[in-house]
Amino acid sequence: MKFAFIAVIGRPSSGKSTFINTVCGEKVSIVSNVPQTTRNKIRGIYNSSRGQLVFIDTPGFNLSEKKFNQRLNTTIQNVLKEVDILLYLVDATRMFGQEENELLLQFENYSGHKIIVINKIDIQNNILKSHRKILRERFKDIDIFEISSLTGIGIDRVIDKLFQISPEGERQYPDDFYTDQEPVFRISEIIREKVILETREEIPHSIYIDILDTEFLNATGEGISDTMWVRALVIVERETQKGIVIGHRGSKIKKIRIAAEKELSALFPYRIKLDLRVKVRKNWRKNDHLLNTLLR
Ligand SMILES: Nc1nc2c(ncn2[C@@H]2O[C@H](COP(=O)(O)OP(=O)(O)OP(=O)(O)O)[C@@H](O)[C@H]2O)c(=O)[nH]1
Ligand SMILES: [Mg+2]
Repeated sequence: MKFAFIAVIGRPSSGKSTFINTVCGEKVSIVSNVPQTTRNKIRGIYNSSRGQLVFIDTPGFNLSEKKFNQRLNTTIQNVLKEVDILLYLVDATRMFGQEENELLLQFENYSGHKIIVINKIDIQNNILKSHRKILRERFKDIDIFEISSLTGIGIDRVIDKLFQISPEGERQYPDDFYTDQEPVFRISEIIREKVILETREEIPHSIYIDILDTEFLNATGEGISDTMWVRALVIVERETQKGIVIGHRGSKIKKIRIAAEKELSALFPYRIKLDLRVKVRKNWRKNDHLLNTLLR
């Protein structure tokens, strides 16, 4: 039996979370086209008769000096110390820039097992050829795969390789688990994803979700509880952002609530109803204590 922890690293929006969701066959980690959607190390579990592969999703590596962004990079550094294999995901549609060069250096210096996976090959372009050439010349001894996390093309070969290089070991999670996240965290992430998808510009980076409480109730208030009620705050940084998230006569927050309830009710074995409020907490991204809890 094989068992390995595998860190998935890459630039923001290279498709790390999409890759893990496709591999694990379920929504493990939220996805959007806004860079830095992922803020935590999120585990997705792949089970097979060959063993268990535990993928660790990481925030996209960035070069910003801001406290919040630096904390995301620290998360990546910590993950590298905990894993058996490093999987570096490269976006086939974006030219290498300063960020990618910095990541390439970190990848080069990593001394454990490692592979490179070029993602988004379903999108036709010439950048893929250039990436292929540069990476093959620079990393002669390292396996380079080409995949689409959206269509699933090429993923089987990546899994085969990962099992090949994984150490022998027993499963660390039950074989029907695809993630080990706490329900409350998953609920907050799905709500955050819906806010990101419904808003633009600075809003996605300025929010976090604070789950106040959860309670099981029957829709009629009697009998067997079949619905989980969740009271949550969507925290923003400024009054103007509050207005944007609420929308005209509450239309935006209603859309967010309905989309989140729909997805959550499909993910969990019970219905989920949300009571969402929007609240301003100025400068929350500079609050160390809060970041310690949010970016664990
Ligand atoms: N066409 C195409 N799009 C993809 C593929 N993989 C991911 N995407 C898209 O790329 C965008 C970013 O995907 P994510 O999975 O959120 O990327 P990420 O690397 O986790 O991003 P961060 O968490 O922000 O670092 C989303 O719009 C995805 O739908 C792919 O193989 N093909
Ligand atoms: Mg992500």
